Amino acid sequence: MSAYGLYYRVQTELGQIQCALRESLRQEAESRHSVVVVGDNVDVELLVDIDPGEELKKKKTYGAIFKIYPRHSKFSRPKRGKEEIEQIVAANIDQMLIISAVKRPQFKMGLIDRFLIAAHQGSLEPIIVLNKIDLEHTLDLNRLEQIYKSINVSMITTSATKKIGLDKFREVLTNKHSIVVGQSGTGKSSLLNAVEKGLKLKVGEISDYSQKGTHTTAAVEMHPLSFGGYVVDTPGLKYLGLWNIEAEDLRYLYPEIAGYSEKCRFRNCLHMSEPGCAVKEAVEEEQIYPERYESYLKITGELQAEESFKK
Ligand SMILES: Nc1nc2c(ncn2[C@@H]2O[C@H](COP(=O)(O)OP(=O)(O)OP(=O)(O)O)[C@@H](O)[C@H]2O)c(=O)[nH]1
Ligand SMILES: [Mg+2]
Ligand SMILES: [Zn+2]
Repeated sequence: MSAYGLYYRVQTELGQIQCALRESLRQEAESRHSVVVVGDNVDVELLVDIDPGEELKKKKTYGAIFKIYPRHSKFSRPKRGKEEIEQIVAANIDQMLIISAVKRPQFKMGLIDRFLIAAHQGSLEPIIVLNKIDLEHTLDLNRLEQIYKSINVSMITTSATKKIGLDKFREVLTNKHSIVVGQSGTGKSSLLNAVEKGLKLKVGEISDYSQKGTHTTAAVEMHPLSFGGYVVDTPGLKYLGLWNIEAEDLRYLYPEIAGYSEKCRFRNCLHMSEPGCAVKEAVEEEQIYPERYESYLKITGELQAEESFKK
């Protein structure tokens, strides 16, 4: 459910207990990142007897994790400041709820598209949640919905404070393992509190000056839901690095772009400034949404810049 240093909170039949790692795993975890992560299915050896009905103490170590089961999905990113290391934020998650605000903080399509790429790479189903629709804004929600519908990504609209769209949000979470991601201050924790009364997650302020969130959620933590399922709340991100993706891979990760690339004059066309590019033609004819093409160009450019910096 959560990890603090080399201690882990594990959901067991007896309740949630704090566990350490058995020696061999501990050595591995000391030398390698993401050996045990939130969402992992593990076997635990009980180190102390627990009496039925006993009040479990949070800081007491009751067990040792000795086995980790294979992961069927994961949300990965390059570790901050150590980009060559894969940081697995959470594993065995069914769906990624990408929470954006219509404003406060500013809506960023490029960030949504980066999350879509990470979801695809990690075998998670993405769902876009546009929160704070109670605020006056200039986004064209219908158009956004169409854009994402065209690549089979569904979008829901909510307001955590005005209680709009919460039944749908709860329905999406029910009986699934979900992770909520997005910029700081988009309302991830607020939305979870609004559908699950017992959670009482800490909620932050939006800075009047920068219109940004104040990084309130500090750790990745999984929570059981009373209506079935589990949800992982995460700290907001300004930026999402893409793990194991090169600039040249991106053209396969935008499905609408991949669909046209066979018709380009050059087989290795990057759809940037090459002549005879079928993708650019499709954009001009609005067969591909220009917003998505622009985000493709922007992220490709960013990845190219990162790659040349590394060389
Ligand atoms: N107007 C409006 N404000 C909202 C809504 N949802 C959340 N907020 C406000 O946005 C601010 C940030 O909410 P949080 O739930 O802490 O945001 P978060 O995404 O969890 O932020 P981090 O934990 O920092 O990543 C709080 O002041 C909330 O009251 C909404 O639907 N409408
Ligand atoms: Mg939060
Ligand atoms: Zn092309």
